[in-house]
Amino acid sequence: MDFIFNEKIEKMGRKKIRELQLKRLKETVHRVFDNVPFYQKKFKELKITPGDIKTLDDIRKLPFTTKNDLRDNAPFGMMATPLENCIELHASSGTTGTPVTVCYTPHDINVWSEVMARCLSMSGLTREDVFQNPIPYGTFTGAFGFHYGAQKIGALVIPSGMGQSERQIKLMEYYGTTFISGVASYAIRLSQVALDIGVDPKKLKVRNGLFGAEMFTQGLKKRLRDIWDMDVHDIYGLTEMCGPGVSTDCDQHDGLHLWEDHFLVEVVDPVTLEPVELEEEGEIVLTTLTKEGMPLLRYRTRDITRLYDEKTCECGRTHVKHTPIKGRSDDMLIIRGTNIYPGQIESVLMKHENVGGNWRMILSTENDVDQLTVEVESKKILNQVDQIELEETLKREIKSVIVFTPRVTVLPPNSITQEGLKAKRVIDNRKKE
Ligand code: DLL
Repeated sequence: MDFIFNEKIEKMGRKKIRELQLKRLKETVHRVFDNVPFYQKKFKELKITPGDIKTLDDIRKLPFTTKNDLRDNAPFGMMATPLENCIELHASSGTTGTPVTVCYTPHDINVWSEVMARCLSMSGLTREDVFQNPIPYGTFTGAFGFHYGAQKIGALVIPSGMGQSERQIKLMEYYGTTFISGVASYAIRLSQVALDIGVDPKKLKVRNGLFGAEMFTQGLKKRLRDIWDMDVHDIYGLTEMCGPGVSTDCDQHDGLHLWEDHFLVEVVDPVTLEPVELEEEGEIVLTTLTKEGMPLLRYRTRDITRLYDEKTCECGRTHVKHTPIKGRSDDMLIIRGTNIYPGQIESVLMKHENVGGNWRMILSTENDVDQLTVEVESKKILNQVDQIELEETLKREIKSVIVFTPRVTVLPPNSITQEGLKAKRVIDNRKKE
């Protein structure tokens, strides 16, 4: 069962939300115009001033901000306040280039704790819970966001950090952990480790989990629900906004509520950058409405989703919902001319009982033709007949989604090693033109 952390805000009428957003948008526009040379230059190029923002629709007059803009001005060029006013720094992992750095004022930390408390309450966390946080404590935003939110609710936080998986399971047993968080692929890994050391995850006291940070298909959610016998919620966020805490799904499990008092959301066509029709799929673009340290206008997340219409959810919350993130526009692969998101492959794999949690796609070029090999771990060691049968079934089912037949290799449990925090699902060894 979920709980509403901040009833007044979470159930605020739509008209009131829009009024609050407009007031905060105007303040944010002034703040960046007065303090951030990058935006001063953009406003000059577009021949606009903060006074031009009179309605929420006027947001379309404002410039977009991209990850490259942040990198070009790294580490502190996008700050709207002197560093001496900041008390904490986080950065994206930077695996694909210069890390994006974000500094938080005390007010930013308070807002982050508040939105995280709302997300965690929505996922069922209460002050009676023992909350284990198996996420690396470091410059990655994950651990601290969950930590602050859970403490704001008053839960008992075990800051277990990521890694030492056997120890994580022992901590769960010893302290009677009831709620876990983090990255979905790691929760799958933890369940595998538990089984390896003879602990059935279902027999632990864990009853709720809140995960995000990477692609999170319905199939993987079901898998986690079944292995741990817990309710599973999805949390979305990114370093540039605050970290985790932008949105979460309520107990309806039908879309994620996005905290519109702190983030203004648009969905645009990633190519034309024009707004899509309501309920159409596109790239989610976010503007911070209350950030002091590093406010951002129209940040292009590259994440693909669609918004629901504005009718109130059964849970009573009025903040707009979006569908789970389908993937990133830059994750979309074109294989033999077909557009493919890794999530489509995962959805097929996770339907199968014998399939384990870890998998990857390997792309190569043979005789100038793209080849796709899907490697997937089985849940337990299979005999040869079962293995071949599973491979053939997966080939057929994947073909029905992506049009051509891939190669499929089923591997024994724990054979795909994972480096880093987030699962790497695609290895593209294709010849580049
Ligand atoms: O991953 C923040 C986070 C931590 C969110 C823990 C949830 C839980 P970054 O490292 O900056 O921040 O990565 C942000 O991760 O643009 C999405 O592409 C992806 N992502 C985050 N949450 C989800 C999710 C954190 N629930 C990038 N589903 C985002 C799908 C997600 N993708």
